Amino acid sequence: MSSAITRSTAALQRSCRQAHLVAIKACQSSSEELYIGTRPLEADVCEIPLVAEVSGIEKDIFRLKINEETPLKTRLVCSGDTGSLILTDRKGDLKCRISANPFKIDLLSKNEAMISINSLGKLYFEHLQVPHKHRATKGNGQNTPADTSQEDQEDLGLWEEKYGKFVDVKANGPSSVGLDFSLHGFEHLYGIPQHAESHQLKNTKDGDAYRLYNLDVYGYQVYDKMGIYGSVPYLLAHKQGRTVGIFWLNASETLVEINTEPAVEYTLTQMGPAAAKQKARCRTDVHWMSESGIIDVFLLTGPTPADVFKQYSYITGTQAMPPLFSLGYHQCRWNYEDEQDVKAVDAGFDEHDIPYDVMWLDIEHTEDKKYFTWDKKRFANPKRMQELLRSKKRKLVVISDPHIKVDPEYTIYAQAKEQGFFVKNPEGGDFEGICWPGLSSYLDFTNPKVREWYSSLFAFPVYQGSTDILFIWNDMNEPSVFRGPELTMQKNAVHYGNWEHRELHNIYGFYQQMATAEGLIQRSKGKERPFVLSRSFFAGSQKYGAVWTGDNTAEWSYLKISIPMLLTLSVSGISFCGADVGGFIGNPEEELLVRWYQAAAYQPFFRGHATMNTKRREPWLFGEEYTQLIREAIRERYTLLPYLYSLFYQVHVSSQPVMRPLWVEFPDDLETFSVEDEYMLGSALLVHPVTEPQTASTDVFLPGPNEVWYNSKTFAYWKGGCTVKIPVTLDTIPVFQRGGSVVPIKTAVGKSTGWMADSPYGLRVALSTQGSAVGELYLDDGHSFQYLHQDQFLHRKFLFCSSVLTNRCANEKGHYPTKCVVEQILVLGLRKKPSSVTTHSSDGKVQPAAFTYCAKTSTLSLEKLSLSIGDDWEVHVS
Ligand code: NBV
Repeated sequence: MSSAITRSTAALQRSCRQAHLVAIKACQSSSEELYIGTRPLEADVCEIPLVAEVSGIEKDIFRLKINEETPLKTRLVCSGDTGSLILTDRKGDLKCRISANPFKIDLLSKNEAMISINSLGKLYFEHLQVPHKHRATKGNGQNTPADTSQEDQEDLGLWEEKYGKFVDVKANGPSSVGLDFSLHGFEHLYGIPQHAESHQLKNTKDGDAYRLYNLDVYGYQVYDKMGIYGSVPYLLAHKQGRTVGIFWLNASETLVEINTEPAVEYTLTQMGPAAAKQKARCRTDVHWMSESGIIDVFLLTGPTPADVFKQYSYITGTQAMPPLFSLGYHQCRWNYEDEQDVKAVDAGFDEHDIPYDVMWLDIEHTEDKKYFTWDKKRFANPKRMQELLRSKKRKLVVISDPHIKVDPEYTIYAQAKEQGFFVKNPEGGDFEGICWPGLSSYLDFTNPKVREWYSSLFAFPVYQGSTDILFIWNDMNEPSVFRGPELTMQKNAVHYGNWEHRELHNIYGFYQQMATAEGLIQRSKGKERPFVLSRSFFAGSQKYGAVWTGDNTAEWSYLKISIPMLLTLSVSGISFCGADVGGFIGNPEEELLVRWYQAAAYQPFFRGHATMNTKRREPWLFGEEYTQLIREAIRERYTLLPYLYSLFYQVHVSSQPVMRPLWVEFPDDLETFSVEDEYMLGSALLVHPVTEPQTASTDVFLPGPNEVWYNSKTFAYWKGGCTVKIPVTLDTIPVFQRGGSVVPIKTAVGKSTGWMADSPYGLRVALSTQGSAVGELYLDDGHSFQYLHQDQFLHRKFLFCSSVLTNRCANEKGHYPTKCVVEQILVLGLRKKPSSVTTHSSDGKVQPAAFTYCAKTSTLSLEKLSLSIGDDWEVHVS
């Protein structure tokens, strides 16, 4: 596998270098002035003119597009609006300086360069060519056979690449593009998922480039830059005072090289007094190379991490608001065998008093891996099974892969075949490859008609045996093709619009998830929110559901790396992400399984999953001691759901990730920039999962010298800006609440989220050093689009200030009837025992409230309250 990747990477790098020369030649021969957007950038009679178009779009985003002036055919471009050329932004802070010869763009803030483009001269752009056989007369005009000279031999090599038995013939020759970006003063970079790598991007100078190529890699290696299931060609660079982003909109195989030049300080003796001031800033050079497409890049100028998140989602969309059930715990296995098995596992959760929301069925639930069907013996009555789950307000998720069994008797195959809905081979026939069902064809989700038709398959009358509690899982959509090159589709397969697969490989899975989500929305006549989990993804996949980190292994190193992997997805726009709890491959020992549940309880998507030949591992199979620990972890998750759901609302409307690396919350604190063993859940909770066996204590970094942090179990507190040693036993999940925050929780846990809809709330108020705290709660019906279309939601804001806690409306537009009450309030960090506590309702009613105060932990606790969550009220502590 790895030699294949090296080969392919080398080929891309080689073709890029050649193209680079062409571009430079063109640049040097240009005597034209640069007319951005209207005239060729490099016009030379012998060369292929390129057009560069720079536009400023709203929200301090700059876009640069480079294409051939008159390409042979359209090259894959994602359409979008371009405005007129903006050289200076309205505020006069940002400037874009463009020079023609040599071509270079500098993006400046307050006259200081932030990003330079092509300052290393690595711009290259291989122009499309007519097929090789017609190229014999090229060059000197004589009829030279194509394969005589060494140059032509090499040329041919770029037109045809061999991979095992596969020959990749490129329809219009090599077509790579590339460009360099220098980030001035930046040495901390993040993003470009998906890799099993550290959160902070590494220097690639002496090693492999980061590869973005969606591949099915069973049991991928940790700390590796090879491409796995999904790709988001977007990176963020951060330093004190500024965060920027580069979004390279290209769905073909892409490589990213990163090289940081450290800061150099010139001393007086070396450089003289004038130069002493010129301390050279560090610089990171990023070199993007893609196999095809055009250059289409967005520069997001920040300045804060929050601004960059908004700018990125302005281009690619925000995280879809998930249905509440999908934030509960999911129980999966390849496979739950039959209806009886499902029934037993479902009952097991109730018997052991463990909440869970979703039962999952893998490929064996179908008849011969024909998706949208049921194995009649194992699942004779799928509706009955769903009714059982419904009675506990639980859901079912079933798998639906993009490959379709070649079988004329299979309606879906027959319909797709008849309508020409499959990806084609270069000869014009349907592409056929091997996957789970044996010989299969692959739906061409890049075709809007195919997506429309696929969506219609989820309609209840069409999808026999499905009900409105059934949701979908898209797997194998890189796409995975057994015995294909690198286990995927040949690059010269042909899609709708005559696009070669190479052009759009990384966006194939994105389109399946899009069509699936659409289908689920349509089956409810536009009323219900979908839930779709996809293994493959691209920039923007956040609009359609959740993703996970694929086939990980039941080893400690995979638990550990799940944190940076999820952080990277989160800062890249995809908040709804998770890793298989326990590890998909192999059998976790009890301790690892417990630690994994504890970590994932505080991560966005929470699903236990295991492969076929592993031992069963439902939470109650390891003895009561472990059942209790897993139960506790899952129950903590359910307690926290109001907070988590509110965070999802936040990412949905204002693009701030649910799971955040510390640098996002503490952007000026250098010490946070490389932290990846702990993270923030929203802005209030710091989580430091235990990821090592036999841990007796763990070092937790508590950032921010002006912060105070409370241990969420013991209520012990620390001033921030230090590392504390926390003693741990197997039941400890090191979680800390940030002073100044209010976290809404549920005080009682039920069978499932649906079961808990009316259960009471609690507020955990953690006071800042100034004795104040703020927080919010978002609430709606948890499943429909009424929050959007009818403003049926509640958005409340809690503020503790001058010893008064208030509950106020945060958005007057919203209205949602609820009988829910706040029954418990816990105030952490109250230094003095109050003499009285009173509640004040909006109609002026004042009532004393019973309270307990613990001087040792400085906590005030109010129980048995009955304060309506949706009404304005105050609690006075005096
Ligand atoms: O559908 C079977 C599995 C699935 O359980 C897993 O989660 C996916 O990542 N699937 C991969 C295909 C087989 C993997 C060996």
